[in-house]
Amino acid sequence: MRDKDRQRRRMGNASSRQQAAQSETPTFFTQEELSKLKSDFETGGGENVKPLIRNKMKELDNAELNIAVTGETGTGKSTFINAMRGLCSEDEGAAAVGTTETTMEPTGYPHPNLPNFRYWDLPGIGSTRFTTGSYLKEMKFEKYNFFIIVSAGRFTENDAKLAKEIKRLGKKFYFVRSKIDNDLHSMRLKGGGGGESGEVEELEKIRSYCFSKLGKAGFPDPNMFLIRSYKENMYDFPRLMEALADSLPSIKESVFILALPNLSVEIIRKKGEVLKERIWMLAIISGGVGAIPVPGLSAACDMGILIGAIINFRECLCLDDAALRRLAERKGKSMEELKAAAGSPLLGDITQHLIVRRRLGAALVAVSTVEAGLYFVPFIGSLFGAGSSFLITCSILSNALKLLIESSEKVLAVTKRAH
Ligand SMILES: Nc1nc2c(ncn2[C@@H]2O[C@H](COP(=O)(O)OP(=O)(O)OP(=O)(O)O)[C@@H](O)[C@H]2O)c(=O)[nH]1
Ligand SMILES: [Mg+2]
Repeated sequence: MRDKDRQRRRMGNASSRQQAAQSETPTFFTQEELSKLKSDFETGGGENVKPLIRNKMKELDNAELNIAVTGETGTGKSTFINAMRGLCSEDEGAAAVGTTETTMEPTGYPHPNLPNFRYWDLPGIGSTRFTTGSYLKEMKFEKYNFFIIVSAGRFTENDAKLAKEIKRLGKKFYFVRSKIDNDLHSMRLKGGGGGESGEVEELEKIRSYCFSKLGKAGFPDPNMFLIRSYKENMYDFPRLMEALADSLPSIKESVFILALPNLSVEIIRKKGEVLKERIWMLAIISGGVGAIPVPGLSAACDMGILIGAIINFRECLCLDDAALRRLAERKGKSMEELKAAAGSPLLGDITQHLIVRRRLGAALVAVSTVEAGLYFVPFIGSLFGAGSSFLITCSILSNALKLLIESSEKVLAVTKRAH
């Protein structure tokens, strides 16, 4: 059983906010590791637990995720991968998209800010280059964490073969029915169903048709999503993201969540939860060696760690310049407009001066361990006194994260209106 499930089960009927938060949020540590942390703390203090924390951070940084996107040729696999990475097909590093057979070799596309996270664009299974048998052999399915099978019309015999092979390997797969806009367009041309209710009816028709086709092919309860890759916040696209995130073990889930485009407030909130859990780990590493007293703050903090963490949060929340530029292009806006909407001083140069001037650590004394993002490990907060480097770092990073999440939501609101 996964750690997360085990943890949920152990929670029983617990009802406090703290316990609810703990059970809902991906946790990088097993219960055993947390117990060890606690006893190491009690015997040797902060220095004693740094190695375990450093190893965990390394594990997080090195966590690899390989997602294969497969299906028949021309169904929109490459377009889907670009949408997942927040890119247009003209952007540098985007997968080539075309009306003729385009992808010839499996190609890994890393996430712009998370190089160990890759979408694999596989050639189409119905292409001239491969028979079904050679396709299954040459695509080396074992190396992928899970699969997305894309279909643009009816699910075919080949789609079913792919799914059966993936199932045989004990891996998860998701059916994606792409180009849903074409179906709705055809419906309108035929003079069918008026307005929004007509669309909803047509989508339900397609959905139940796909379910029945997949059921007959031996997949009675399929994970199936209707999408339009050029409008990634419509139809089932956001629901697909959530389903994919939920299927992963906690460390990989956290990497996946951070790699998602900011399509909904829910995704931004989940990113916030994942980043929050890094705060106390950074705060433990930040104290002691390397820390310097900062004028204006009452304790010694490691400014390098603080600044690095804020820059990392910004990238994970798609607020770095490169991500904002790509988003502006996709939505027909200017980067300045998006930055103005975000309205945060944390989008420019992050300096010690800014951190002190913005008084990001000022609310420290009032910050409870829960508010400082410490509900995963409440015992740790209680081991450090108010004004300690640990709690100041937690407070600065929690406040910075809160500001950046608000900015992300403001940018989302502006770009949603652009649709
Ligand atoms: N209308 C519409 N067109 C789409 C959508 N997704 C992809 N397309 C178009 O479908 C065509 C094929 O898209 P690709 O992404 O190249 O398809 P592919 O599956 O990677 O093709 P191969 O690599 O040749 O197997 C392109 O002209 C895309 O612009 C969509 O959601 N809606
Ligand atoms: Mg392709």
